[in-house]
Amino acid sequence: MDLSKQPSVHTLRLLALSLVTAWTVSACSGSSNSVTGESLTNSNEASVGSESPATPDAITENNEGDIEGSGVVSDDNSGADSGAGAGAGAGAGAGAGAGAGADSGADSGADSGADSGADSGADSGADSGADSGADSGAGADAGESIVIGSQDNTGTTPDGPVVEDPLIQNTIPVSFEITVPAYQSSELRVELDWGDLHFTALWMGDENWAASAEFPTNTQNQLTVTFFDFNGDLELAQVTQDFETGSNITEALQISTDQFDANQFDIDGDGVSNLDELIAGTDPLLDEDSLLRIVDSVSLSSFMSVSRHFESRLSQVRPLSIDTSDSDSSGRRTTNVNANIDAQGNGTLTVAIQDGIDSFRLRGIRTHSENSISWEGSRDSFIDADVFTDVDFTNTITVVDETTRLFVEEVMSSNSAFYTDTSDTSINLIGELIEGSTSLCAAVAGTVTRETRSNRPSINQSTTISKEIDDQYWRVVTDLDEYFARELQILRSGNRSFTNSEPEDAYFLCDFVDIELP
Ligand SMILES: [Ca+2]
Repeated sequence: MDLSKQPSVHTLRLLALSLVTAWTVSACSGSSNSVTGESLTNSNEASVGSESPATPDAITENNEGDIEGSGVVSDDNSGADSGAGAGAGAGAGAGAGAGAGADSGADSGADSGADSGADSGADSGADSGADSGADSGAGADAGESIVIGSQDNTGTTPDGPVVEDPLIQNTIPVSFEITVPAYQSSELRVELDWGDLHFTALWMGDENWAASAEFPTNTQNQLTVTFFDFNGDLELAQVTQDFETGSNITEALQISTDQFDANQFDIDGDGVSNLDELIAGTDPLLDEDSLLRIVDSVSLSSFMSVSRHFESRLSQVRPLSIDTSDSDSSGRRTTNVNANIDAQGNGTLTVAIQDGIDSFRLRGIRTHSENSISWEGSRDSFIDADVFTDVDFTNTITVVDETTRLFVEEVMSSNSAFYTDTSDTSINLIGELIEGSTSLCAAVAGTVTRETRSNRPSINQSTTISKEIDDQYWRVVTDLDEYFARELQILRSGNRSFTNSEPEDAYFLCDFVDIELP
């Protein structure tokens, strides 16, 4: 039981006043809030869309992730508590001494006993966690306690025997204290069903509701407590449990928030419960995903590619030592490669390219550990005496089984000129070998996130591309847009990285030399 949800003394007194036959529905304060979801129509796919890479060998830097526009704020209401008590209730019954006595925690109430089903357990609740309306004066069965949570039956004032009339159905008043999940609306409703009995709870304030009804004694039925919005038209959450009455004077039952199951109510079938949708401000009657467009592919461009820039420069020879300097036919461009890889596949690689006034340098450390190859390094370039690019990365390819690989990469890049753009990319993908290949994998599940920031306007944005293994499509979410893609492509070459793009750039290299099956 959540003690923080215990009703206050004031609430208890309200409760005491209002129990027995609280048939009316109360109205909470607050407003029901159904904010329309974010705009779904803007289809700017820019660099995360299916753009083709730029012309190879172009020597100006591009900056990735160039989606423009400002973010859309999707408001949510988190269903806070507000509202004042609105309880009114009808007192009934003859029982005396229905003391609320809440403060001491012990609550000795319920010494009413006797009479005809009197005091309906008015003193249930209480700070210390409740009595159960027990003390069963009456000489009937010993007190049956149905309170969920700790109990503290201290009332011990039997009031003499009850004379039962065998010709009539004996009933007992049963009271309910119900704490529903936090959610704010002016049209909430809580209904209870037990056998043929159907009755409605009364709002007591915040998430607290109370109800009471006459129940036949010694009877078992399934009890259902249902929490609704829209005055009963939309189910939010429900408690279902067996409830058996005894033959006490009164009984009381507490239902706590965590007993409610909201997940069973998802009327639009989109995997998000009605309650969660309302809290998030989406429409529980509409599967928003059905509105999203589906594109063929989403491409992940990058400033650098471990497989292209580093791994592809190493042969299978171990140990491997490279120290070369080559010039192109014009003599304008020279490439220096220096590599030292030991017999186990550990080592370093440095590549330096000078092309006129442009320079490009790669430095990486390769680590081989059983079934994985990791690279950590950097890529620097200075283009047109204007744009300085600095990229730091880590990359690990892990062999899981014959056809499955993990691709994990962190890339932090900055592009500095008269502006400064930075970009952080995290990739965590599961890949499967494509048919006919021993080294190329297609991404089949996982998550890619990219945060791009700039001191230029309209560049800042975040992009998330994700797919569970059983999902049909990749879900692409940017600040302005959301859509599905049938395929995620890894542009191994990226753009303008002194390497040509190739058709296989839809895949990632996933079978580096030295790597072993686990
Ligand atoms: Ca839903």
